[in-house]
Amino acid sequence: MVQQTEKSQSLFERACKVLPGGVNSPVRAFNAVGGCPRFMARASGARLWDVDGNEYIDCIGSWGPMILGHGDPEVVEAVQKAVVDGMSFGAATGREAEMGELISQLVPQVEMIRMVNSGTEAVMSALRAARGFTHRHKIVKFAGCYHGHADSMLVKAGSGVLTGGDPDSAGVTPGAAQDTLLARYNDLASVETLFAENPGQIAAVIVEPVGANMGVVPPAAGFLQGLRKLCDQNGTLLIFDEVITGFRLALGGAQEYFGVSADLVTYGKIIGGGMPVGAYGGRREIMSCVSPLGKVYQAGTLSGNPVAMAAGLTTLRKLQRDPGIYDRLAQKGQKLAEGLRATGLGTVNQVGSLLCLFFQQGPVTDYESAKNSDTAAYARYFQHMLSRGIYLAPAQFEAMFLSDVHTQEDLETILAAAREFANQ
Ligand code: KE4
Repeated sequence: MVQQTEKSQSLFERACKVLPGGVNSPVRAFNAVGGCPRFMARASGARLWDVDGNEYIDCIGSWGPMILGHGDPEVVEAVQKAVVDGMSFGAATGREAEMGELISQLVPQVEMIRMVNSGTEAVMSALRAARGFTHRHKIVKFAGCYHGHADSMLVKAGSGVLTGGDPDSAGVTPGAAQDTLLARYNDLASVETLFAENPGQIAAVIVEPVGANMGVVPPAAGFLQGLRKLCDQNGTLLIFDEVITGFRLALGGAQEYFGVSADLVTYGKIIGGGMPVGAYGGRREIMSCVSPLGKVYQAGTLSGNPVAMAAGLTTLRKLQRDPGIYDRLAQKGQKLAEGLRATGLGTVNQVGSLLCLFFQQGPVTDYESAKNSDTAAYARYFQHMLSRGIYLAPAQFEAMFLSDVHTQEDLETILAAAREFANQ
């Protein structure tokens, strides 16, 4: 099926003159899959339409926020009402207290929370709070996990950094990265070694409770529990980066889903309902270190923005009212995973509504095994699916994100296109 792309092409040429790579976030440039990136015009439900009028089943949902689907009527109405009262005040508003109360209600481990404007900012701030609270410097992260683009996290990072082929970034100085220690996902021994080599120096271990930036890599049985135990034994804080898993796996996120409590947690995506929102929170004694209560400074002009809070609050309240969504999402994820496995195209990992088809036959349990995937084959698959009106992540090392408004028919359409590719 040949799609028209003239308008996307024209916009891309214009954008490339004024935006690095023509985009405001690298993965959107389609560098990993080739061809012209599609410039989107509008979305509704589980659908996207690009500027040339091509329609797609959306399999990324803005990389996670759109769990209710695009243009949820209640969210749109809440935003429309909020914007009339004021776009931003730079002063405290009641919605921010409501958001903190709601998240604490849904996630009991979050006794206190601070709103910021992105997942990156949430992670940056959580790391600073952990260092301020423990008076320690070092942080353990896992190869292949992506925690946003703060300097200290761009070490063997996942997502677009991994897609770009160099899992580190230029411009990150040795000084910025020297306190970042690298462990192997699902390998507790690699963490034990770092604790033994750095006694009393590790402020925090930060982990994606489900790796979703090296493709989807579930935690092995006992992995998260093991991290909790090692952190307790060493006076180190455990940080769950739930920018993707928060409010996606369960109302209580990965902490509820896996039954493991973190000391701090970071959020983004879903808590903004599509608007720019991040947050970090956790134990009151830790968060009490954050300015103006404590000496860990962090600030933000648009933090707790009233319009963004309206979108996020409405989204979370809708999830709270209908917790059955999580079973529905898991059923869809399982159906899609089983169908994709049946094509024989590769290894499929799935947790709830997060899944990834790796173009390789081996088990994918960490960064090293994920890297064995045939990214050229993924690119051909991506282009085939795009031509069939299915918008996947334009890179192998990302996740598919399902929403509550993807229908069984949508899933069948995706599977039919994947089978067609497999049988070529
Ligand atoms: P943002 O700064 O992009 O809001 O959040 C950074 C971040 C932090 N932690 C995790 C676990 C994340 O997945 C992310 C961002 N996710 C990517 C998708 N893999 C965002 C997409 C993009 O960079 O364009």
